[in-house]
Amino acid sequence: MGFKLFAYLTVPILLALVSVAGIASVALYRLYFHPLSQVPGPKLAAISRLYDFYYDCILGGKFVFKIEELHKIYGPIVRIGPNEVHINDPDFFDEFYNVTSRLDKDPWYYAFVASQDAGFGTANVDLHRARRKAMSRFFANSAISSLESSSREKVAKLCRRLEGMRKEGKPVNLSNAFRCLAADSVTDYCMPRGFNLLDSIDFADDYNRQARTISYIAVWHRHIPIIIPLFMRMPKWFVEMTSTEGGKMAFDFQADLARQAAEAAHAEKRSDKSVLDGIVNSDAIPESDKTVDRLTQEARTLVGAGSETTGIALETITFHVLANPEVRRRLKQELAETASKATKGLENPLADYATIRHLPYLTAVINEGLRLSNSVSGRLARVDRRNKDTESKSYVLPPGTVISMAIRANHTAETIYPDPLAFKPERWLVGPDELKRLEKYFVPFGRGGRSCIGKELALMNLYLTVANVFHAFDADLYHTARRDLEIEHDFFSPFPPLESKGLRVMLK
Ligand code: HEM
Ligand SMILES: *[C@@H]1O[C@H](CO)[C@@H](O)[C@H](O)[C@H]1NC(C)=O
Ligand SMILES: *[C@@H]1O[C@H](CO)[C@@H](O)[C@H](O)[C@H]1NC(C)=O
Ligand SMILES: CC(=O)N[C@H]1CO[C@H](CO)[C@@H](O)[C@@H]1O
Repeated sequence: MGFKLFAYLTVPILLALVSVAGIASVALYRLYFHPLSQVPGPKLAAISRLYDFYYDCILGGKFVFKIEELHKIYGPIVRIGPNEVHINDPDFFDEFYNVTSRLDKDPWYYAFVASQDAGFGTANVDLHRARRKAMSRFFANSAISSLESSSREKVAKLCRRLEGMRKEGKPVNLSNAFRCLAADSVTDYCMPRGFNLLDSIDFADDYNRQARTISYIAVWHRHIPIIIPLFMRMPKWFVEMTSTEGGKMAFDFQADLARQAAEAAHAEKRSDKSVLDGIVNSDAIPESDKTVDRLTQEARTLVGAGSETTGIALETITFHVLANPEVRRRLKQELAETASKATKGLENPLADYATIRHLPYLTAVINEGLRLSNSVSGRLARVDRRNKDTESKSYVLPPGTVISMAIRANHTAETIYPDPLAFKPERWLVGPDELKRLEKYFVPFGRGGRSCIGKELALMNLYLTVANVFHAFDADLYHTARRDLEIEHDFFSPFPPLESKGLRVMLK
């Protein structure tokens, strides 16, 4: 009897012993025999992704700050995961994220978007190249210029709405308003039908709020990659019963994206108006890359990549201009002078992108806003699987090592931008050599083959919006402090403290 009990127990005990031994040997290998074992960093991070999990999932988007701390302790290169190093060196950024380097995105890190077949989420460098090519003609300068009138209309619509709210004398949530403008612009262009959020009475408050929830869920999904598919497959009645208004809207919008992707894929008469149509018409990719599922992923990531980012840049710029009377005065003066000059017979010269993009002070304000807003706060995780070793700061990193950098750190480097956290457009008003030096480290849109495809569209929207809103309106901040807009959590996009009420102003 005693012997039998023992026999029953041996199996679980043996299993437990084997797993402990297994875990211990993996840990020992990672600590002492792994090619990265010489790279400094916390032991726990070298052993397990649980380190990352604790900061990003349990504490909520806090790993970026921990990484900054680790750099202070360990120097410019830190091992932040079993197979990942993080580098803090601006000159290396330029060298690493260049157009000729053939880097994959790290599929583990980028799993958060749950769109591994979209241009944004594709890991493999060659696959990515083809998929990006399938939509690149839509984002070239010439294509973006033909979108100008559509952007202009949206900015005019925003100004009309703001004018109404000015008359009512109520505070306006510009964080929401700007996100609506950005989302309308991207969806109108990329999909058969745009969202038209600018028409919504409260600037789509619920919809804009859910971005935070979805982004936090996405971080969890990186570690536990069944979370998003589970969410997407929830029956509609269940969502109706359990979710907030914002959650329902998120669910409906996701369903709408899928419907529109299906429309584009199965359209009887081929149109070439939206980016999705263009992808279907492209011969850069095989038919197998034109499925409804892939088009849905493409739509989802385009909306995701284009809305929060542009919204954050616009709110940051607006906040700092309003918080700095001298900046506001100079900007308004330049805009007023431009508006009063007859340009190409235009009624409103500020509606002409070619005119305003060269305005020196406006440009300085926008650059400074992009420098401080860092709409992409996550690390840009890359893997070089082909080449020989990557050399950095006396460490030799073997192929297959995940190498990451953060844009934010570079934009706040004291040596490049003195008094780095201050909003000073004047720092951009310098001679060509100094400007070139500043621009080398200025990477709001990333650099290299994976840099932002929407850069030109984003810039056009930023210029048209900032110029026209500040020319037409004056405003006071309404219970808004810098902290309400600044990063407190990194869910790839930066999010402010939970209690933040966004950028609110009283229009005058
Ligand atoms: C101020 C606004 C914007 C900023 C600061 C910004 C910034 C960035 C950055 C830093 C990346 C690289 C991300 C990475 O390496 O993981 C990126 C990629 C991307 N962005 Fe933007 N973006 C902006 C607006 C837009 C807009 C308006 C669109 C689309 C219409 C867009 C579409 C994309 C796409 C598709 C990618 C992935 C490119 C690829 O991997 O080939 N972005 N963006
Ligand atoms: C671009 O990247 C490749 C591979 O990472 C590197 O060998 C090359 O030196 C870089 N080029 C420049 C101009 O920095
Ligand atoms: C304003 O909009 C932002 C962004 O959507 C949101 O976080 C904030 O709660 C809103 N503020 C108010 C007072 O509704
Ligand atoms: C992440 C990163 O590259 N940070 C750097 C930006 O530039 C300054 C100035 O050279 C460096 O000190 C930072 O380490």
